[in-house]
Amino acid sequence: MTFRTATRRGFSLVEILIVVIILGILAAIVIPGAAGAAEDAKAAKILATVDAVRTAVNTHYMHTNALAIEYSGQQYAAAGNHQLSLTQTYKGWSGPYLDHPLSAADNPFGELFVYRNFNGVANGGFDLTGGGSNTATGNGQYIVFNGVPDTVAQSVNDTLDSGITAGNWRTTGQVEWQNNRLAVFLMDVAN
Ligand SMILES: [Ca+2]
Repeated sequence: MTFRTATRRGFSLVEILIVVIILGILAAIVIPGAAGAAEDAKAAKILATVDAVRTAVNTHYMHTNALAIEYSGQQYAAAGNHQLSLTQTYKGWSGPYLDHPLSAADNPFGELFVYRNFNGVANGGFDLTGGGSNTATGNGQYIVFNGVPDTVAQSVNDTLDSGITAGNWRTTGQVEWQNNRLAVFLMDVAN
């Protein structure tokens, strides 16, 4: 009878502790990797949006000699706020230049806006060379992604600003980031 009781005692405390420790080690390995992969996917989404919009603003400018706005968000549903994607009547417009109106689906973190004047950038322009002063000011096109966290912003920056080693990554190159707003330079025009 003593023997049967011993076989039914279940797991010992030591055995349970070993299992808990192994699960802890596995979680420590797997969870950061999964989070990193998710962030990479979000950065890739932003880069894909930048690529599509950069092509769109350049073609739009070639056709119309004008700079475009394109705003996501329900309050900006009117065609006048979607000059790259919805039919416009002004001279030369022969779009659409994007296959859909920009919406929050194009930014994993919130709304996004294509602007046509660099005055709205945090530092009043883009220091494209990292030389310490703005080389893109006045009229031109850039896109802002709202709500982007530091790590994803850095990932986008490392792709687009890989050649810029001087200064702070947040304020130099094509990619600027401040207060969770990620601004990406798209094109400049002679002022
Ligand atoms: Ca940068």
